[in-house]
Amino acid sequence: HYVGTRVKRIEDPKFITGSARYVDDIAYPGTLYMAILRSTVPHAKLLKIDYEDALKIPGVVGVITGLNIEVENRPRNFPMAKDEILYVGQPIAAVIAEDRYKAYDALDYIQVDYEPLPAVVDPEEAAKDKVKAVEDTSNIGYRWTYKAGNPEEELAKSDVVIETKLEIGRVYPAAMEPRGLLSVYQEGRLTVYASTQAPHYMRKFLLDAFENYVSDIRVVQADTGGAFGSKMFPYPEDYIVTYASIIHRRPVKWVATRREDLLSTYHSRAQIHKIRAGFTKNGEWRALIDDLIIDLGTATHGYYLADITATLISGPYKVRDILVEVYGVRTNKTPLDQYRGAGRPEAAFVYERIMDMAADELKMDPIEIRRRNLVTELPYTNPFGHKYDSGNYLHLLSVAESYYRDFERRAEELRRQGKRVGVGLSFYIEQNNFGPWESASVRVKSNGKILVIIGAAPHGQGDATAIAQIVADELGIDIGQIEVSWGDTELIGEGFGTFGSRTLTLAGNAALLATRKLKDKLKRVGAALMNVNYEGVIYENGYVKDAKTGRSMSIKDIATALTANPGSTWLYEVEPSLEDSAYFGLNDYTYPYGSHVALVEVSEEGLIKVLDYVAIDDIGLVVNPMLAEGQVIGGVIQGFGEVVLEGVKYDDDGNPLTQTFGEYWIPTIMEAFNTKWYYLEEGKSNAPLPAKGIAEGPLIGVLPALTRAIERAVNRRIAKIPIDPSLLIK
Ligand code: MCN
Ligand code: MO
Repeated sequence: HYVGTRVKRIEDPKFITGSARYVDDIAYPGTLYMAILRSTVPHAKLLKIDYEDALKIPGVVGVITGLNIEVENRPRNFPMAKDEILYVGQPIAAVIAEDRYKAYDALDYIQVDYEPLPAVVDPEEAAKDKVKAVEDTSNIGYRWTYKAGNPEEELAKSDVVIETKLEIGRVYPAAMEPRGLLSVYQEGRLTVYASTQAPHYMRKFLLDAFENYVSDIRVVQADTGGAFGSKMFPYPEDYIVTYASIIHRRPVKWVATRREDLLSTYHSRAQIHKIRAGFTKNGEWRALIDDLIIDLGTATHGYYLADITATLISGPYKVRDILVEVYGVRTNKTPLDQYRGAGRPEAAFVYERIMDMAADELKMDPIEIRRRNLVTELPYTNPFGHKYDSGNYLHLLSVAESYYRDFERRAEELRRQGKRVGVGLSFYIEQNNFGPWESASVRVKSNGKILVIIGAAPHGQGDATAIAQIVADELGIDIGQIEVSWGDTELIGEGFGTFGSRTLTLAGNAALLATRKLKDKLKRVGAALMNVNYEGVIYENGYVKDAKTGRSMSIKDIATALTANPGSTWLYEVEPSLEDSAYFGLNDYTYPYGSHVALVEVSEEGLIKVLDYVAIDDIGLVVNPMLAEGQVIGGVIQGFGEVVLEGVKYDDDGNPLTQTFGEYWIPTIMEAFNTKWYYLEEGKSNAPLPAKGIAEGPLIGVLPALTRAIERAVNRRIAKIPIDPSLLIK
């Protein structure tokens, strides 16, 4: 049995040996390179672009300006500024040249005339709608009211009201590999190689724009060096490269420099919550009123993140009287979109900060106040209609409690030695199963090897290994017989991609169901080849066996017999196929949940050291604990970045101050620490393979747990991440 065991990643050898192929490694003869001229001002009227001199540079084959395509929820002037510049980094012109050096050099020869306009940077200022981020457009790009029960009444009746402003900073999803594409034009057809997490979706949105120019678009996901949610929704460069390749009828490549990536990859989080939370004196959370401002930058497409946050704002707790007023505001900044956790980390930061603040106010134990409020009966429908499906929250909390008490004892001891240490605990719920369904196909090749193809598009998570485990168990064969492939729109009918911690659950179940169908085909073809009755055969551990005659054929025997002789004739009544596929969707979200416990020391100079860290999750069936644990360890360190180091900064005029890793700090090996991961398997999903997702959970649990631990260590209230360093110094 492989499911449930720590099988090593089958994906790794090519990465370890350096033979992986990223977009920039793919070479086609005659490839042109694209460089983008980006705006250096946050807001302006664009008057004139003069690129005559750029065209005179030897090797430059063309300049594109003013390309505009209607795409839902994107900024005005998408993918290129045409009459108005909206943020620093927005594409204004693209140079296409014989090599990338000529393309970048030519950018200096383009003259842009513009008339500066006032910019709006602060989201609370933007909400007043005085200075417009986009000319003649309201700054309120999105507005929604979520209301359940009688929050005003319940708040008025509360014994204690916590009133505060909580802020989750703007971050850049720093994948190791920047974004990039190579678009290859061949006689009316395009093949686009991309650093992406959703090739089928990319094919769809590019075809929507270019179906009058090309007969079809095939998207191939190159080896992709991470995405964290940021390589999914349409980007300006996706359209500009593709367009350049169509008009020049040549392959065109663009790969972002790190600075370009920092400016142009959609930022995330950027939420402000002005909350009032009402509690009874014995710690029962009764009401919440929340004004949620999400800083959308110039586009509106990130608004759905605020919807996710708002509808999960009660977290795992029973509070039912809630009002969330959502304001999605436009500012002159890079557009906002998803980043690992997508709306759920923001919610957890808010409900767990509320829990800790209430515990302090009421002088209650942080575990006790959570125990009093946790949902105990599952399934449970939350105030905004989300149905938490399965699990045992109180049990998981009691497991977390033992680590919490232990950490507290150790903290006491260290405090006696004069150290500034703190312990933090979070409890959170996750929501996954975004994207309706996923696909998988399974085939036996002529040598008896099994090829599994999935519609999802992993890019570091290791799903291929887990899916091989599932298929190996179902077929009862050695895992070495199984290969998993993905990331090409022509490998499999349709698919969505890898996001929302969905791949194992959806593609894994699709692969399981496809394998079951394949087993039936093996029986049919095997019985025919053995000249016995289909009804009389069984499939067992890689063999089709006939009970009556005692004859049997292995998968390899069947595949060989089926494919060996091109001169023969198929004389049987069964379909000669050893290939099948399945599409799988769950009809509702699933809700994993977990708890994080942190023990942290803060030096007198304000340096933070995580002394110990435990994460406990219930995601139903865990297919490969090593892969899941890897996600948790990495996610927790990524979250450390968000709490302590990372923040996209702009000056008051809208100039980005974080344009390199010199200013935008991500965690390095120096900050890394080890997270211990434990899991329960009580909250099964109702899928054939009863698993839920893990990959984003760590980002949800870590923000409030670390924040609390640091808050306790420095003994100062923390309401904002990344934490203001001045609060850390003694
Ligand atoms: N797993 C398991 N048992 C389960 C659930 C998951 O063994 N019950 C394993 C899976 O086999 C897989 C891993 O855990 O190896 C994560 O699976 P899953 O939770 O299904 O998440 P996805 O594969 O769909 O990954 C997407 C998720 C997202 S949304 C972001 S953002 C993120 C994350 O993955 N981006 C990442 N982790 C990342 N890790 C890397 N290296 N790079 C990114 O860009
Ligand atoms: Mo994601």
